[in-house]
Amino acid sequence: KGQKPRVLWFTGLSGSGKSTIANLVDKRLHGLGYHTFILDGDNVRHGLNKDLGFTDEDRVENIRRVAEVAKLMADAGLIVLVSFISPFRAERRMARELFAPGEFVEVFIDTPLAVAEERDVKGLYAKARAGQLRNFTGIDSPYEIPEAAELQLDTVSDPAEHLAQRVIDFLLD
Ligand code: GGZ
Repeated sequence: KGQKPRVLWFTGLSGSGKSTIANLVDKRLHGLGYHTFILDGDNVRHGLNKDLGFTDEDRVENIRRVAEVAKLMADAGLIVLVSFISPFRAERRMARELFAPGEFVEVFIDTPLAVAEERDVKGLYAKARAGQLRNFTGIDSPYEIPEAAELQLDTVSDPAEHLAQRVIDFLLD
């Protein structure tokens, strides 16, 4: 079956819902017979990038390596779902420039800080507010909002299942 390589680049705050939506998209694509791979903090920051933390410099390097790995996987013909905060515009642009036009799909998981912080699934925002966690995105480290993402998904007004379907529809269109 002819499968075009694609990179779905999910960007958004910690707790925005990136992984939830990426996992739903991945399951559905798999169900449709596509070969996919998810790159996220769980399988990259504990291995390839375990030397990196959360300073600006380390995030830049984190995203650079992730983009290069996504490129290798796309060259192997996979649909790659990349799920990192990727807070800086310059690195997202750098990632995009590795790919042919149309191959790179930026998906902005647009969850306001107040909502992500209110959910605080892992208690990290509370720690950051208490000063126990430094350089936390949205608190004392910046998140630069995407200005031209192919998809902007509002997790406040739409359930994850619906947003995942929008990604699939965009991809199959
Ligand atoms: C942001 C942090 C931090 C700091 C630990 N800032 O919600 P999570 O837990 O599972 O996702 C966050 C993850 C972010 O790593 P990324 O590799 O996606 O970040 S970046 O793209 O900016 O390099 C969070 C956890 O790591 N975490 N410390 N200080 N998130």
